[in-house]
Amino acid sequence: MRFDVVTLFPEMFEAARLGVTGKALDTGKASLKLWNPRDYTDDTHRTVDDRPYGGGPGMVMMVEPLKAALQEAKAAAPGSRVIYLTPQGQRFDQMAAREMAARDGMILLAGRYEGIDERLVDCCVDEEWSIGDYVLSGGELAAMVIMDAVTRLLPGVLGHEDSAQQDSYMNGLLDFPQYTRPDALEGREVPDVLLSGNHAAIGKWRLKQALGRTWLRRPDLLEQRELSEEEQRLLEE
Ligand code: 6GU
Repeated sequence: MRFDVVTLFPEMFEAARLGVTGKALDTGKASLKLWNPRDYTDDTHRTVDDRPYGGGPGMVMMVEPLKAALQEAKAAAPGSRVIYLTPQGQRFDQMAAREMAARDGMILLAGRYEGIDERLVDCCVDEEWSIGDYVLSGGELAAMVIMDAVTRLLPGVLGHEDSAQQDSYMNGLLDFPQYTRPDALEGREVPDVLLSGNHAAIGKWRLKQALGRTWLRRPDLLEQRELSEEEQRLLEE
């Protein structure tokens, strides 16, 4: 997976060098190239913002440096679609992550200030995505969220090949609770079934926990989902 990111804050993407995404970059399963509009300025102040027509508070990303950076990214990554991160975009979710993970690459455009000139959206953006209903100071964190969610779905990235398959949301449910040593912690014991070695019983308990939590915390997820035959059988036993 080839990630190209157009951003005024390339240093923020150092965080992607850690953990699962970092390992994917180190092993060549993903690559990351950063394009800074500030490197495409031609004035002494290296200006990257401009005043909005019509007035009002805040600034807009200056057109020429942004356009130049984006064009270089496109030339370097032919075939990658340009994704603009904006609260006005489609809501990103696990289904979107799965679809994006099947691509060869993507150009992530992180907006700053009040956003970008709408004519740049018209000419040069293929998709607009948001990561939720709240306002961030820029698209960088959203770009990293998408990179993370997509990268962990790439073949061979997670140590245990089943991990991504077993995630909450992959199966439409919240995760069951996890426990590790010690088996008593401040007087609270690990559920007996998890120490039983009975894998059928453990599977059934975990499914019940996942269903119960989803019902209590995210009933909206259950409305969009039916029990599989395997799950029905497990619960009836
Ligand atoms: Cl993609 N950008 C910004 N600035 N804020 C957001 C967002 C994106 N998604 C949710 N909030």
